[in-house]
Amino acid sequence: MAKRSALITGITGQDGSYLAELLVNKGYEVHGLVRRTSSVNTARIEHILDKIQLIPGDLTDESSLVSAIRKSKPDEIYNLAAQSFVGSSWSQPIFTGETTAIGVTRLLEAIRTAGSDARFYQASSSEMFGKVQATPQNEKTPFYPRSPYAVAKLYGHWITVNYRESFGMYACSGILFNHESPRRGIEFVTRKISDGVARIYHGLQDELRLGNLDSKRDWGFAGDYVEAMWLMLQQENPDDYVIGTGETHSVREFCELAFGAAGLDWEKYVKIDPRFVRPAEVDLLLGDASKAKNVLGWKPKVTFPQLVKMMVESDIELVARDMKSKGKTPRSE
Ligand code: NDP
Ligand code: GDR
Repeated sequence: MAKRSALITGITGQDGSYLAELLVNKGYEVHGLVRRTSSVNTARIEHILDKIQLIPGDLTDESSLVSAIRKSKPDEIYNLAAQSFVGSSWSQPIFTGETTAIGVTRLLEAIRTAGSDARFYQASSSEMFGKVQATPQNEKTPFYPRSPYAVAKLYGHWITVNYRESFGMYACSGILFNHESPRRGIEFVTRKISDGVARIYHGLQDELRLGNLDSKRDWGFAGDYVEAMWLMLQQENPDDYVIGTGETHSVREFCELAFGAAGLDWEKYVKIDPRFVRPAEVDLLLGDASKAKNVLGWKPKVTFPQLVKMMVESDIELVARDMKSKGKTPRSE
């Protein structure tokens, strides 16, 4: 039987790297769309570069998307590319809309133009629930986006639903709650904390500046969540699913655990900095993933304390390695 082919946009990102690993292990021919950058940014997929194929392209350039689909002939397309940082979406609202919202339509149109019958996954977000109208949040909870990013994701969600209903496409929207890992971008709060803890541990800095410590998130492990993306495209019928752990924790709790994992007291180091407080906040997110559990048979494996520990240990090691490469001495043990 011919190898199944998949095209991943956003393959250089956190989720793209885990999904590429998963699909390579399942025997797929994996293609990844990469945009032009002035320096190399393939660190997260370095270890599998010889097992995947990269195709140049950008969500803002539809012709590149048509070419990528013609070249990769995918059975499955995972649209993970986006301007994904909520904080930046206030300073770059139009670029965020171009990529995170209209980019989805460009890709859906490219599928039609290329005459492809690939199954389509859209990376939707719990940020769409925003100022939550009910708790916990499931597929039926009304949306109330609170940032240009969330507004853009809401457009991406509905255009995916609309192309499914208009053209009979196998298109799914996965409404994923926050998921983290040692590969998380450094500006997101969990990684900012684990990296800060590691730097404080090794004596490189003596404080960590954060914004709102009261906001609560349903944090899971990215490696578990890419499994759910794949499962959504293996069903008889396309549908939308909420993916989360069913637990919520505050940024403060994350700090407590993360500093604690390094034997440090968070209250000595964390300082509040208004620069990191957002113009409009999402106070609390808590996912109800019962539908995914019942239909897809999906459930998360990594617990919240395991996730925090994994991230802190990884950063302690990473910072130590970096220090050694610069001739500095990291703290031992
Ligand atoms: P990352 O920010 O780590 O990765 C984003 C990816 O998108 C990168 O590969 C980036 O490329 C690429 N990208 C950005 N703009 C473009 C563009 N114009 N054309 C092509 N590629 C582009 O995000 P995550 O891996 O964390 O998230 C994956 C997706 O899931 C995103 O859409 C995000 O919004 C969504 N999501 C994430 C959640 C999470 O908790 N992680 C939760 C819910 C949804 P480059 O490396 O060149 O910057
Ligand atoms: P979020 O993630 O906005 O939920 O979006 P982020 O980690 O950026 O923020 C989580 C919460 O922490 C608070 N916070 C801070 N955040 C950052 N980044 N930096 C700080 O210093 C800081 N201090 C407090 C924030 O105010 C917020 O309440 C992530 C992204 O991955 C999206 O792409 C994805 O769609 C959603 O998760 C689900």
